Amino acid sequence: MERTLILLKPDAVERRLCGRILTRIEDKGLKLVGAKLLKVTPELSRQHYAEHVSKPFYPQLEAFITAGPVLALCVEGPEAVRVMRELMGKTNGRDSAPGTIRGDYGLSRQMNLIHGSDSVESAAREMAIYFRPEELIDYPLSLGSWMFADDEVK
Ligand code: D4T
Repeated sequence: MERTLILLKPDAVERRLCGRILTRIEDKGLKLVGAKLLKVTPELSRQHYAEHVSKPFYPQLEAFITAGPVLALCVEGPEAVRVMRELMGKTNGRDSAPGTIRGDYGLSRQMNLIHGSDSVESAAREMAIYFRPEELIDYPLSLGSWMFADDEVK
């Protein structure tokens, strides 16, 4: 079972798309184990986007991600990292397939609505940036046994 860090970015909050995006995540069968509305500070942005800080597009990326609140989520499920990346679609909304979140709701590379960790290692690093361990809730879903068979989860 995996957990991944999701951010519904300031454009998703401003455009009031959080409900629709959350519905897609829940409909897929992923379980919400953490949720928090917060404003990303420049320091937090540098931590989160450490691999991009020296890139030419970083100043604009920081201005965007700090411009309004984000909804940070932690979701759990089998192969949650890969499953979420596929639900999200490609980085640029113009290249994302219809049916994906970015493909259905956006046209931009920067204002691409949602972030999802790109590996299990990144997920662990990013979850620790946004959530304290006690803010991630372990609980059983009563219909959990109807979502996938026990032997499908590593
Ligand atoms: P995130 O990290 O936000 O989930 O996006 P991706 O994983 O899909 O894409 P990324 O790491 O390559 O880029 C991070 C973030 O920077 C924005 N960006 C990217 C940008 O504004 N200009 C650019 O030229 C690139 C490459 C979009 C997502």
